[in-house]
Amino acid sequence: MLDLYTWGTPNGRKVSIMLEELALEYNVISINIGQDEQMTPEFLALNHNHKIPVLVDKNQDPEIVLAESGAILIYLAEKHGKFLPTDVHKRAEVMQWLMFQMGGFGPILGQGHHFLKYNPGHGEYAENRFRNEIRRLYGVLNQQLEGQHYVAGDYSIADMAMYPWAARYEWHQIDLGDFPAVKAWFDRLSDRSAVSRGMEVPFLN
Ligand SMILES: N[C@@H](CCC(=O)N[C@@H](CS)C(=O)NCC(=O)O)C(=O)O
Repeated sequence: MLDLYTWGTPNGRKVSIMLEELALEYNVISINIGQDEQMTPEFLALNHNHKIPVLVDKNQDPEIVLAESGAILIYLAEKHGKFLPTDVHKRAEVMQWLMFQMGGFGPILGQGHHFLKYNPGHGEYAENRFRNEIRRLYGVLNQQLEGQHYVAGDYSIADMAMYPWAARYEWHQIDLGDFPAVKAWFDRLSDRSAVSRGMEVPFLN
């Protein structure tokens, strides 16, 4: 069995989308980070970086306890042979865009949530810095998506990683109309039932 420790945030939802796409059975354990449940000794024993998501794969002997959403996506993709190509060129491209998400289109957007959504008016420099950098990152994604349906070739873990962040475009003060290729891709993924289900975790369970 698989246990997913998660909360209704983009990093958690990347993994629930992947689990839904793979049609796997999994238990959801809610970790309410608004109430510091990621700080309990039980959760810290799983990830002393005190962040969701964590996946526990009890089908492995010994069981695998894995944090870091990108690592979890790669682990599941390799284990099930899906959503990460084996061809060296295609695989490298998916990895590049997964890392673009893990290093930029996530951490920067997350800082934007602090300065633009939750604490506006506390630092003009920080607000401008993150507003501009977020807009630049949406532009990079838009350019990448021009003329193609998915971020890196076929539908892959790079799309699954990017989507839950893009779903917070209003928090980023972004009008998707300014990024037509991102908008078309976003609508395409929103039409996938596995994506919709993954986005509801953990509140569905
Ligand atoms: N690099 C990590 C980041 C995970 C992360 O930032 N998780 C946030 C929620 S999206 C969290 O658990 N925050 C709680 C805390 O920082 O105490 C990943 O991709 O899994």
